[in-house]
This record gives sequence, C-alpha cells and structure tokens, in this order.
Amino acid sequence: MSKTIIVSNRLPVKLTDNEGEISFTPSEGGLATGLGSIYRETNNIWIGWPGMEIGDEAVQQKVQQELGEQNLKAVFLTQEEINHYYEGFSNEILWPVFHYMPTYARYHQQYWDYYYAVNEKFRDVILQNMEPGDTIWIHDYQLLLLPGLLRSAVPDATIGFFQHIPFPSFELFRMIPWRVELLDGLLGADLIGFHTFDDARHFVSAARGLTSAISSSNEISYNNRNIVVDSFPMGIDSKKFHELTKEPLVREYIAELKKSFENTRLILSIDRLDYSKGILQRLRAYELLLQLNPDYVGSIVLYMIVVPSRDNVQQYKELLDEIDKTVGGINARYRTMNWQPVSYFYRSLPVEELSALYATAEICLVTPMRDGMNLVCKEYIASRENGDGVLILSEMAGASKELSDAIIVNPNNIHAIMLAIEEALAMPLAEQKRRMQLMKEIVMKFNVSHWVKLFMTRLKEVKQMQVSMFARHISETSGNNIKRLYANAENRLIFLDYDGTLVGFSADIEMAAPDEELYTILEKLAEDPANRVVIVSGRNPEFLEKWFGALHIDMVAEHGAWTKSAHKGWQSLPGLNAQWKKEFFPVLEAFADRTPGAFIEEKDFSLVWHYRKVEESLGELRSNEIMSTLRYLAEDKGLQVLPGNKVVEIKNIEINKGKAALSFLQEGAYDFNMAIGDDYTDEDIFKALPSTAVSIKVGSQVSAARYSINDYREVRKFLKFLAGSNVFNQPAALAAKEK
Ligand code: GDG
Repeated sequence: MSKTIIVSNRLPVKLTDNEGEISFTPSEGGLATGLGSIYRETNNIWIGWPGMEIGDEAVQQKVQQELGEQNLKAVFLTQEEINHYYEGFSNEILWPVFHYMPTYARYHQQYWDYYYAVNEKFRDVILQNMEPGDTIWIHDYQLLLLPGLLRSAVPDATIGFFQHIPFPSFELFRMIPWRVELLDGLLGADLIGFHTFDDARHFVSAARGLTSAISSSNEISYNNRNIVVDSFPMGIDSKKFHELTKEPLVREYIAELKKSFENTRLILSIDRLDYSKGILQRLRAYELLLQLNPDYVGSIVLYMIVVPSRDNVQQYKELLDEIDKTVGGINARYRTMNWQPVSYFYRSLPVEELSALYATAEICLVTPMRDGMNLVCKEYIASRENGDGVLILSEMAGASKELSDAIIVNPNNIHAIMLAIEEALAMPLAEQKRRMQLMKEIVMKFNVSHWVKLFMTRLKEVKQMQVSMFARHISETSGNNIKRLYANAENRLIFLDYDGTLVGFSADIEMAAPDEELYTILEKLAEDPANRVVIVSGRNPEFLEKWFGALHIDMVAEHGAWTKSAHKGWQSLPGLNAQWKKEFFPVLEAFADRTPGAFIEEKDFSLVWHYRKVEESLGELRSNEIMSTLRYLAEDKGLQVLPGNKVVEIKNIEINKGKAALSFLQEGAYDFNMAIGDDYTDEDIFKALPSTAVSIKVGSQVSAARYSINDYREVRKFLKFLAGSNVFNQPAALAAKEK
C-alpha cells in the first residue's frame, strides 16, 4: 500500500538527554497537530532531525527504534552540520533574505556546501524508506534542494513542497549567490505551496527570470515537466484552542490573571525572539502611547512574552539585549508604586498559560516586519470565548490577507501602531464583537486539517494533470502508429509552422534562419512525390521566399494573407485592405517609444508589435495595454488584435491560418493530414483539420491538438523519423516514464 512521507527539518518531538538516557515527548506545534492526521495513520511516516546531536551509533539505533514506533524516522546530524546547514545557510542566509533583511545575510561558501550535503542526507533517508507510488510532502526553507535531488533519483515521484516563510520579491532573491541552484531544487516538486498569493507570484517571477522555466498563470513548465505553484494559507488547530479555554487548569490561570491585573487592561504580545517580529518597534509604539496619553498610566499593561530562539547567534543576542534595555527603560520611566507598564517574560510557557493569556487579553498586538503567516493571531481569535477583543495586525504578516477585520497597521510606522492601540482601547464592545465574529468564522473554517486536505487534494490533481498531458506527448508507441499511417498513405498534406516549431526562438527575428539540418529534413520530405509540404507562417513573403523559395514546397505567409504553391508566384487573399495601417501605426509607435526593446514589424496586411527584447513583465504589461486600447477600434474596422509569442498582431479578420489550410485541403484528396505548430495562431489549423488528422502542439500549453511534443528539436527528430530514420529518439526521461 502506498504511503505518505512527511519531511521537515525537525521531527515533531522534543528529546531530553538524562545522563545518556534519551527520552522524548511529542511536540504540540500546529504543524505536528495538522499533519498528525496523516503521519500517525497506517504506514505513513515523518522524516526529520530529532533536534539533538547523537553521535553514538548504539544510541542512534535505540532512538531510531523508539521513534519508529511513533511512525517517525530520524536523520541524524552532527553539530558541524547543524552549525553550517541549519544555523548557517538556513538561518543566516535564507531567513534574513526571505524576510527582507538582506543586510543580515552572511554568504559563506561553507554554509552552502553543508546545506547541499545535508539535503542529500535527507534524500538518502527518504530513498531508504520510499516505495513506488508514495507521496512525499517536504516542508520549509531548510530543504529547498530536496525536491530536485529526489526528482533526479526517482523521476516519477509525487513530490509536494510547502514553504512556511515568505518568498521574497525577485530583486531580493537574486542577491543569493546560489539562487539558480535553489530554484532548480524547488522546481523538482510537482506542487509548490506558499501561504499567500504574493509569495507564489514572487516565486514564479524568480523562476522565470533566473531559469529556463516558462509559465502561464500559476503553472510552470520546466525541464519538460509541469509544476503548479499556489497559495495555501495555513490554519491552526482552531477547535483545540477554542476548547482549551474551558479546561479547569486554564480557568484557574484566567482567574489568577484577572486577580493580578484587576482594573488593568491587558495588551498581549507573543513571539519567538526574532528580528522579523518587530518586537522593538512595538515597544517604541507602546512607549509613545504612554508618553502622549498620561491618563493610561496605571490602567494598561503590555504583557510581553518572548520565546527563546537562536540566541547563540550574534544578531539575536544583540536583539535580546536591546529588548531588555528598552523594556527596562519604559518600566523605569513610567512605573508607579503599584503598577508596571510592561510585564516581560523571556521564556516559553505551557500551552495552558498561553490559552489563559489569549482568553484574558483585551488586545493582541501582532506587528511583525515580515511573517509567512503568523499563527499567534489566529490562536488569539480562536480563544476569544465571548467574541470580544481586538486584534492589531501587521500588513506584512501573511495572516493579514485573510483577517481583514483586524486593525491593520504598517509595522514600520510607530505612530500608526500607537494610534491603533488607542483605537483598540476605545473600540465599543459591539464593534469588537462584529469584527471578531467575522474573523472567528474564517479561523474555525480554514483550520489546519482543512489546509492539509486542500494541499493533498491539489497534489493529486496536479499529478493527474501531468499524466493526462503526458499521454498526449508523442511517445514511441504513438510515434510508431503515426509512422504506420504515414507509410500507408498515398497522398499526404503536411502543414508546418516555422518560428518555435522548426527553429528555436531568437531575440532577433533575422537570426532565426533555417540551418543545414532543417534544409535536409525539408528536402527529404519534399522529394517524396506523395507529400505536399506547406510552411504556414506569420512571417512576410520576402523572408519565406529568401529561405525556402528554392525548395519544392508550398508556403503561406502573414498567417494566410499570402499563399504560394511550389514554384509558382505569390498570391494575396482577394479583397484585403491595408488602409487601416496608417491609423494604427502611430498608436503602436507611441507604445514602442515608451518601451525599450520593443519594435514594430510592418507586413503587407498586418502590423506586429514585438516585445521579445523587452524586460519580461514590462512587455506583458504593454501588450495587455495595447490589446485593451485597440480592441474596440479594431473590431469596428473588421480587424483582429491577437496575442502571440512575445508579439501582438493586428490583422484583417479574414486572415486566418485555419482558412488558408482549408483551401489547401479542398484542392486534393488527401489520406494523411498533419499539422505541427507552437503558436496561438496554429490552433486555427488544428481546429480546421478533420478529426482523424495528426495535429501536434509544440510546447506543453493547453491546445486543441491531439498530440504534443516538447520543442523544435523534438519536432526535427520526429520529422526525420517519419521521412525515413528508424528510431524516434525521444529524451531518456520520457522513454523511462513510459515503460
Ligand atoms: C513559521 C513562520 C508561519 C509561541 N510561544 C509559545 C508557543 N508559541 C507557539 C504559538 C504558535 C507558534 O509558536 C508560533 O508560530 P508563528 O506562526 O507565529 O511563527 P514561527 O514559529 O516563526 O513559524 C510563520 C509558521 O511557520 C507556520 O507556517 O505562520 O510565519 O515564520 O503556534 O502558539 N507555544 C507554547 N508556549 C509558548 O511560550 N506552548
């Protein structure tokens, strides 16, 4: 029976070493609870580092065996590995850059070497435990290379990846020296999940900008595989937090808190010690509040818990010092005989105390500078038994995308945070309840089990989508079938698009000229008297004539505006008008003038605005602008505005590759029809051909074609195969997959 393997840096356990006697307790984190429903079931497992260096092999074996009883499997790491892979690469490079604090990053080569080696170590443990058909779900930034490493070892594995921290904008990500390797690693997954749509968008633009990946909305095509990138906002175990407040121990804590803070209103702040959490800015806003509102003195308290974390790292030590000083300063300046403005704790609390604080505090102040999601704010909402309370939330936390009924603040704006606290303190109960109710519905519904279900279902769908796309790929079997039809036919009609189909895409349109190999292929096809070969292109007749005029083939130029039968002259489609070009040219020129790299190609019956040399997203933005500016005007004049591969083309509505293909079809009785093309405009031919025709889409986009093929190189191999050669040489990965 196939199983699911969860992989994360840390196993969901806490190990304690009692003079060599190692024992462990399950950890209660949100991820552990959410995934508990998976890894504790049947033969599923969770692989990760147990959180402690265990050098002795006998002890390792014992721990491994005990963990095994809980469906857990340890990856043992040395202190050296932890220092470089985890504290070094993960926390001194990826963490700061991904949280928009690149000045904290330390790009040491050694960190990278260990990061790579430890990711390999994780891969090896997975391989020891994995069987065909298993689903692997990898978590977080410590394991960015793992999907790719695993993919190379098991090409058809089902791999999901979820990143819990933000994915920065392309401009920041590109600063990392090993950026391409990191992307290549991540792109080994089938489904890549982030908390927010913005993270997903940033990832897609980094992949497009730094690798050969191409994308269409949230689908990426890379190394002949299709990968989906999506947002899956993580939830908490909301029922647990909701119920917890009813526990007797929690009631006791609540009573104690109420007693100790009688007549004072609690403002709660809970974070791990981290510079991304905005702890100092929060303290400054609180101090400003006291400074400007002396009447709050004695009546409010900031209850601040900072959970120890990474405090052997210099930046964290400095942050801790600074927090200590700031809290000390505020308390020293504002305290009275029987009141202290900040109750500060540097330690971790049992979950019951946490729950009591959530239930008691009137305000929860969550103001990170950046946060992938932030679960504290969701836990606060789930714990509000009376439906009152106010959440102040940073717009830089992923959670702000869902919890829009919080008071949303910019964490860099100390004054705005101060005003938000004032607003919260003054908020009428009815308004508090209205907002809290809306947020609670979201937190209860989009809980952690819902999140797990969404991710796993999507992963299955992605795999199915890949299989159905793969089925259309020309394989050895379908290739042989097509060759049989070809061999048995006496009268064949073959349509071939040019750019992107017979040659690669070049930034310079003059450069994409035919080479020797292509001439040989076309000559071989054309010399067979049973073949009628037609090149159907968007190029103008001059280009086609220069390149193919000497061959015995037919040609269609400008998408059907011009036609030439072998060795006869060019003929234009009757009744075409080109007057409109005068009016449209200046508009396109104005767009080209404000877009470096763009240029206009004027053909007899069409105008083309090219942006293959323009910065990618600017080109796309401009092409959309052109289309919306010209659409109505064009319709009015009987023209069409069509998006193509890095072009926008305006032409007469009568011009259509499909119509051109039909007129060829009507000229003879063909018993084998084939069309190969990569462009939007080739879809018209695919649709115009009879359903028995062999229509082949180049690239992996959605298409009306019956088959697909990867790129122009494969097209050439396939044509050689049809015209004589014995083997259809497909890529090794493709062949392996089909067996
Ligand atoms: C990463 C991302 C993303 C805190 N103090 C105590 C305690 N906690 C628990 C909270 C909460 C968790 O720790 C903190 O979760 P966050 O989401 O706030 O932050 P990170 O640890 O940085 O987590 C983050 C998350 O992954 C999930 O994807 O939201 O953006 O950075 O559950 O309750 N628990 C106990 N005592 C404490 O003193 N028992």
